Amino acid sequence: MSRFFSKRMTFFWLAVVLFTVKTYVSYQIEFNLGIKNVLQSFLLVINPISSAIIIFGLLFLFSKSRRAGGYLLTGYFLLTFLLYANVLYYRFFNDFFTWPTIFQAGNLGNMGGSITGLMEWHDVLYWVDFAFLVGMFLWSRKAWPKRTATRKRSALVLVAGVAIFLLNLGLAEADRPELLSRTFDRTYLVKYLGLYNYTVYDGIQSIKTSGQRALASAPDVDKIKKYTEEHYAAPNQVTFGKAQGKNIIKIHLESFQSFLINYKLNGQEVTPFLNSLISSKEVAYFDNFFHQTGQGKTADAELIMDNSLYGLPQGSAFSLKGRNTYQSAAGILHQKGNYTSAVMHGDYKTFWNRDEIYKSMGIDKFYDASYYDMTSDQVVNYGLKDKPFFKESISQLLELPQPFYAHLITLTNHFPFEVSEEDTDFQPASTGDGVVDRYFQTAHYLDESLQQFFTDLKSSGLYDKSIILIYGDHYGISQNHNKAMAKIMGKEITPFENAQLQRVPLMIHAPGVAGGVNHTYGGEIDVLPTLLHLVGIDSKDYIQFGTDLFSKDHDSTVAFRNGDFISPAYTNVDGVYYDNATGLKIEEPPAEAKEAKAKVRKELSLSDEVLYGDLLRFYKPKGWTKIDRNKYFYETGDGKTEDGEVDKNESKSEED
Ligand code: GP9
Ligand code: MN
Repeated sequence: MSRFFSKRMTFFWLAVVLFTVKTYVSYQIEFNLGIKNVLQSFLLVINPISSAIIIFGLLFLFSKSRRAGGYLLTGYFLLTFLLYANVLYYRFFNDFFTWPTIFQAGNLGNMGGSITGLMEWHDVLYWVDFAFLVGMFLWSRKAWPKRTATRKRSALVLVAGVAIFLLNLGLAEADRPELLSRTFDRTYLVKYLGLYNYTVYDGIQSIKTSGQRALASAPDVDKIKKYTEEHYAAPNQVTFGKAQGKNIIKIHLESFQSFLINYKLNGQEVTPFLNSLISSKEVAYFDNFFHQTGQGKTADAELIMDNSLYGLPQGSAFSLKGRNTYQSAAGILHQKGNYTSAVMHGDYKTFWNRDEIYKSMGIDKFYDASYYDMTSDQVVNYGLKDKPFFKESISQLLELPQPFYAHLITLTNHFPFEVSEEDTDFQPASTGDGVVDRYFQTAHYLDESLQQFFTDLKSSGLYDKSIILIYGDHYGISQNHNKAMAKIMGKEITPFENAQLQRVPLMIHAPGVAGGVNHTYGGEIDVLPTLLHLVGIDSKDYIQFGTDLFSKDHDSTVAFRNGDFISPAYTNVDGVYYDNATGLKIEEPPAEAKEAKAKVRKELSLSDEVLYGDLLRFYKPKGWTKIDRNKYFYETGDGKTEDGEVDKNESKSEED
């Protein structure tokens, strides 16, 4: 027995086992990872195994025997430190730390002198295994052979570690597609890849980001400014400033496409309330308005609409450029109109890195899921159901100093479109494609929840003091469902038709804005200048790529993130030009269509330069004070959950 314990490889494997057990137990008790199935639990066991084998293996297996023990122990200590630091950080922030948070002191400053206050007596257990291993090393090392283990054996151990890692990656990708490319949530990365792999991944991302940033310099902003200045559309005097001083309530309709408007399923309107807003002219409805999102989906919609910058060609700017300098809606409205800004959303704050980028965008208050009643009958799919969400949000709106800029992000109408039986009596469609069929039920539920919200806004007195913007963030039904969509639309969904389906509604209720249908072509990029002009703030001095939808100089060529575009006359998809009037291909596209294409390309690439180079840090609009992200901090709310704990991150199905 004693001979067994004094063996060199016993020390190695014991380190692997102890480290795995410690990490696994801390996953279970310290972090709220929202483990929902056996596969996810299995991943939690195997990810520390692979990390330990690879890291300890590299430190231990290839060095001379006794020194190797010291290397392994150092590695063990550092990884334990990383784990424990995350435990403390999580107890305070409900989040994992990122490399930039470590290097930028201001953030950890928020924890103040409270670090010791976050420690608990049982935390000693994080270190006893280390102490034990030190003891074992001192005791057994004399018996270890002096030479290194054979290279072949060592390599085999490492290969096993890498194989486990690849298995982990494969299973994670199967359960949660696009995990790495879309980088939507730190909690997910930890849940699927483990804390140590997440730390490496986060490190790579931050090196990339700082590299791109380092390459940029102040003069880079000049050509951007020149472009946006020339592209600027002066306000329409009929609408300019008509909503000055009013609260702004911006309502995000999750995955909501325009084809739902006035659509009848089995003779029944899917969205009777929204339809009535349009027909009674309570709102202006832009029926040629398009989403322009890429992989960032919701996050892209938020970014584009609040900054008039395009999302990134890969990944989401919310996740990858969360610490950039922004001259955002919240910031401008605050500095030029004394607005207080708030976001309300029934999902947790780490999703889409919101808790980080909102600081950079100067959002004053973030009411995430922790502020709401998240007990199980209130929750479906991604998070809080829309009806309780709107109900509870009214009291939060009333709490805000006025004028406010409030952004309410709904959730129930999200893939795979689940609605509880008791929440709907609306019949699904019958295409045979469940996703498409259920979409009408969740959209109908969303419509009802809006009706209830409008009623509550009116009775609370907020309606008369506010302007309202309603928008759909991106498609709900992807191209994979075109067969079923053909049945819904009564025509084949060609590439041309698919582009037409990227319409999402934009509705505006504001003084000076004529209600009813407005056919102006536009996209999410145009919302910020339009909004600023409504409340009487000229957008001229800011770097914004969109133009005011009400301006006579409005640019009605709408760019899609992949470089395709749509204009009142043409649609350009996959290199092919179509005539909008006929839907037919144009063999010889006219010069103006080609010019539109070139403009779209240029605009997208300039916007990318702004984000990659963090160029707004070099630009100071007149009278502008840079947003200081360190001034913002989003507390966890005291909303309810079943067991008094935050029930994070339900197992969510990914878009197809
Ligand atoms: C999550 C929600 C959905 O908080 O906003 O994001 P999406 O999957 O639509 O990008
Ligand atoms: Mn969305």
